[in-house]
Amino acid sequence: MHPYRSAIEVVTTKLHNIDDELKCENGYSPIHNIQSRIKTPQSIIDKLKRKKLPITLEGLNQLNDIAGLRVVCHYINDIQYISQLFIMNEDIQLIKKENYIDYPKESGYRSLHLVVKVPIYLKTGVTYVPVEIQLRTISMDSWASLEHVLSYKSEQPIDIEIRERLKKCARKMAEVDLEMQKISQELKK
Ligand code: 0O2
Repeated sequence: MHPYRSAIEVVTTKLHNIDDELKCENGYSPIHNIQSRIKTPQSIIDKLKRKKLPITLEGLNQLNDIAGLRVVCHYINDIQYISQLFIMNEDIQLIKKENYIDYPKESGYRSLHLVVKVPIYLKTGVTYVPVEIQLRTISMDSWASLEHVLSYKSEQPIDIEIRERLKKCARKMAEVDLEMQKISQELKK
């Protein structure tokens, strides 16, 4: 797992550098917090089964989110801004970008997902390790964290009425995000 740990360190450092630079230039730091995790063996096996992939090294190499980071930003606009600055790093290879903010998932889930490959220098040479980065606002993160336990990872089937209520919460939180962003822009003026 150590190449995945190294990949997380590389990405975390790059994101902190962007945040620090912006703080020095504008006195404003768009990143609220960064969380990272390596998928547990059980969760890797569950995902391989769900995706009907073999439980082998070959299957493992097809998963892009063994190393994962969550970047929680203050406002919606910060998300695109941070992601653009991050992708501009020449040594980063962008593999996939999924915009679940403009196009939320059926559940109501909102976030911007990037799958990137970062170079890790090993004894034997350089290897590119995939990392999934989920960028979201504080509201999107609160919703996703609660819904993750209540519904997304629930072993019981969740009935439609509850799913609709969760979706409604996601829409309300998206409205709050827009209003908070507007307030912040008006105060800056
Ligand atoms: P966990 O436990 O959070 O790690 P991919 O991962 O890209 O190969 P997939 O399934 O198409 O395959 O990825 P997707 O849906 O773009 O993103 C998967 C991750 O996004 C999930 O990881 C969750 O972290 C998050 N996610 C996606 N949909 C939802 C949702 O409806 N609710 C919540 N709370 N989170 C969601 P894992 O590995 O499925 O789970």
